[in-house]
Amino acid sequence: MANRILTGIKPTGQLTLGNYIAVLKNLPKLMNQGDLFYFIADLHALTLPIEPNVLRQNSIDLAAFYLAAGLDPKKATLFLQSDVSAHAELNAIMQNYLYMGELSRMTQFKDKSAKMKESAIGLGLFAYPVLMASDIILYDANVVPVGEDQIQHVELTRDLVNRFNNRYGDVLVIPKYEVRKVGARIMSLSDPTVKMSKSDPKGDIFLKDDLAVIRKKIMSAVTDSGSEVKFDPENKPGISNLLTIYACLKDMSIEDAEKQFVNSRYGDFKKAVADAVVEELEPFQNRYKQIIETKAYEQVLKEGAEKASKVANVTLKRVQKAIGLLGK
Ligand code: ATP
Ligand code: LTN
Repeated sequence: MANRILTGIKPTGQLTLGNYIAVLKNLPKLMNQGDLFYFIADLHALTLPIEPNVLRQNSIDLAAFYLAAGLDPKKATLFLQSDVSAHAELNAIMQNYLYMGELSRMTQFKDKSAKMKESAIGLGLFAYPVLMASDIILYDANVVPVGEDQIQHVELTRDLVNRFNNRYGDVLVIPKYEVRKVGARIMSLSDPTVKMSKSDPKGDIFLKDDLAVIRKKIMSAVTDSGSEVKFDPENKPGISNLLTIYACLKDMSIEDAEKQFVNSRYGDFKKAVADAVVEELEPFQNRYKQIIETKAYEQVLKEGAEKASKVANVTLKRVQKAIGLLGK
């Protein structure tokens, strides 16, 4: 069977270089390795408070970013999660097969809820992995490309699928996460011990940043004591993060990136990293602007929703039948 590749990004804020490296950079390569379903996880974006206008604008931006990254709508399906009602329907079923104990052990839930008053934590934040598992299951996805922080959710989806199949027979496809060997976790430029994250922007490079601002951010990134450009995440987290960014964008190994800078000073090295980021993002930003101007995403999302619904509804029916729901 050809690979079914599925992933989503939440339209919660401005996309960062971490999102780009995790999902967008590899998109053209993956498009030739299977059947791609890429979506905008707008229902997931509601798990923390968000203004309607911001959600709308972020969703449009994200659609344009996927297209600017090279998503070809003739070969891949791009859609909004909320346009395919099967997500909510399967969610209502699958919430009965994941348990409170396992949901409360999810790192993302613990991290995000730790910053909130208990009375303000929505059920959707707690039940986040149920909807995410439903997203994956609906498309019979066997490959799920994500950054490191999402591995736990894909693992939980595997547990759910195994649990379900043990009970009802071989109904669901078992998914596998795929993370980059290099760049699974891009760190903040101002504090390289924390993840670059769009909802907690601290030392982030945003994909829409002005190129001069990007240069400035990289030139003022936190570095470490010493003067050698060496990959050593424990003792040199700042330099290691910049080396990782460089290696990802240049499609090379960390070792090869290191070799290029054996005799370089921090300043020259940072300039080379800034050049690499600008070289990558300049054409990307130009494509993005053009897509926003022509609103090319509108038709793509419309057709994507139809294509995605067809596939998702088949799986939904299969599940309904397996568990004993009557129906058409
Ligand atoms: P939020 O801050 O709202 O939780 P996020 O920036 O973590 O958002 P998501 O929408 O949750 O972004 O993630 C989209 C994809 O990008 C996921 O596969 C996630 O693992 C990946 N990702 C996010 N941040 C990074 C990062 N710093 N390094 C590598 N991958 C990342
Ligand atoms: N939880 C993911 C976004 C997401 C996703 C998915 C990723 C929602 N559904 C299904 C892969 C597959 C995140 O926070 N990045």
